[in-house]
Amino acid sequence: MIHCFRFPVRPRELITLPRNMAPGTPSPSSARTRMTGHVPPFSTPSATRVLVPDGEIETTDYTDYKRVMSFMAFTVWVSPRFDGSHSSFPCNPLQSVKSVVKNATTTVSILVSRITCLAVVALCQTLMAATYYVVPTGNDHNPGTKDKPLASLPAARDAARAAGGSGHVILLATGRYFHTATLTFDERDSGLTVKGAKPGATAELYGGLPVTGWEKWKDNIWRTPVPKGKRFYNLIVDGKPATMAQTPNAGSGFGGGAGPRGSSAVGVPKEWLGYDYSDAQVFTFLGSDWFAEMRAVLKSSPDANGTLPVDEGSGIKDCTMNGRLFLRGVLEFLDEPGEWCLKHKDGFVYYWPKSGTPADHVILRPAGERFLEIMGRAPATPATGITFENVSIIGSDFSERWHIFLAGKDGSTPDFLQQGMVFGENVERLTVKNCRLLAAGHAAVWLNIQAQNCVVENNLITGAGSNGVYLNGWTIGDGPFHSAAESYVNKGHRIESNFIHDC
Ligand SMILES: [Ca+2]
Repeated sequence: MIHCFRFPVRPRELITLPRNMAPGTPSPSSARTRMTGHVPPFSTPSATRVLVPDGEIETTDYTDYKRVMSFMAFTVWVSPRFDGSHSSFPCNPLQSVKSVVKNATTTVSILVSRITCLAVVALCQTLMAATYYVVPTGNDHNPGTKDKPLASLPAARDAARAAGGSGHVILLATGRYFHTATLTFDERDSGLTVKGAKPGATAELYGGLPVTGWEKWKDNIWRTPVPKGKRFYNLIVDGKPATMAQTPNAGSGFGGGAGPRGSSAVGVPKEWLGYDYSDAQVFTFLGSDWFAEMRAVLKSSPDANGTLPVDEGSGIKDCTMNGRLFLRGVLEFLDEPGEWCLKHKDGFVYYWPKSGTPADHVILRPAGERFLEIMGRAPATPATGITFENVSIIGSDFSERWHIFLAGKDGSTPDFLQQGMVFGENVERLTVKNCRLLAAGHAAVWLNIQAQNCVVENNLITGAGSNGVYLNGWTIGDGPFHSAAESYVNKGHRIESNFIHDC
C-alpha cells in the first residue's frame, strides 16, 4: 500500500516501513518518528536528485529504474511545497470525513501525478537502455541493431558508452571472438550487461589471438611464427592450458637430473649445458613442501659447472627450493604429446598435439594476464553493476615468476601478481554468472582491494594457473587507513555454486 509523507526522505529508510498499512491507519511509531524527526539532507556523496514537476525524489542510483519502480509500489515522496490541507493525513484519527475525503482525493491526485512522473522517468530509462547485437560475422561499422550487428565486444562497449544512460545489454551470438588486448570496463560502463544470446555459454570470448599457420618441424612437433621478442607463458588448446615443455614429464618424479644449488640457482647435468634457457622457468616446492613458486631463470646459459641462476622468489629463510622441481621452457624437453615451447628470440612456438594436427584445434596465444578488467578510476568512482552472463571466457597469460609473498613481507601478495582473467578493482556489484571460465593464467576471477558486493555464481572454472576465485584485500598495516575497520574495503561478496577443478 501507499503511505504519504510530508518530507522528502531517503529510500533506504522508507523500505523499512510496513507495506500492509491501509490509508487512514495511524502510522506506527517508527513512521511517526521518521515524519517528525531528523530528515537527512539530500546531498549525500552518492545521492542523485531526480527532478519531477511537483518536487523531487532522491535515490542513490537513479539510473536503476527497477529499483525506483519497486519503491514506487509503496512510497511516494511529497515535495515540501505541498504542505497545505493534508498536513495531518493520514495520521490524525480525529479528522472529519469530509477532510479525509478531500485529502484522499488530493492525495490520490498527487499519487497519480507522482506515479506518472516516476513512470516517465522509468520509461525514459527503459528507452535509453539499448540492446547491442554482436555476431562473429558482423561489422563494427554497423549500429549494432539486430539487422545490422556489430562484430566485436569492444565496439559494442564503445557504442553503449557513446549512447550514455545505463542498463544497456550487449548480446553475443554463438561463435568465437578473439581479442588483441585486455578489454577494459570502467565507471562509464556501469549498469552494462554482457550476455550470451543462447544457453550454454556458446559465445566464446578469447583473451588473445588464434595461433595458426603451423608447419611440421620435426617428428611429431609442429611450429609456427609468433611475434619475435615477445614472451608468453600459457598456450591454450581447446580451452585447456597445454603443458610447457618440461623435464621430467608428469608422473616421472622430480628434477630429472636438475637440482637446487642454494636459494638462487639450480644445477643442470653437463649434457644440458648447450641448451637455450632464454624461456626457461623452474617450478619448485619450497622447504617442507608447504607451497610452491615459479622461479625465473635469469641467464640463457649455465656456467661451465652447470649452475643456472634463478630469482630468489619470496626469499623466505629456511624455506628454500627443495628437490621437488621441474625445469621447463626448453625446447629439448618437448618430448611428449601435449607439450609446447616458445623460442621468443627466434619468434617461433612449438607444439606436439595430443591428437591430429594443430589445425584440428583452437590454439590461443594470450594477450595479457588480465583479459576482462573491470576497474573504476578510483575507489570513490567504482564501476558499478556490470554483469557478464552466459559466456565462455577463455585464456589469459601467466607470468615469468610467481611468488607467494613479496620478498621479506609475510602475508602480502606482490602487486605484479595481483592478476585475474576477470579482474575487478574499484568495483561494486560486479556479477559473473552462468559462465565458463577456462585456462586463466593466474586466477579466473580476482577481486582486488576495493571491491564490494560482487557475485560469482554458477560458473564452471577450470584450468586456472593459481586460483578459481581470489579476493585480495590490503596487507595488514598497509593502505591509507586509520583503523582496521576502515581498511575493510573488500567485502559483501557472494561466491556460490561454482564448479572449480584442475586449478
Ligand atoms: Ca617433456
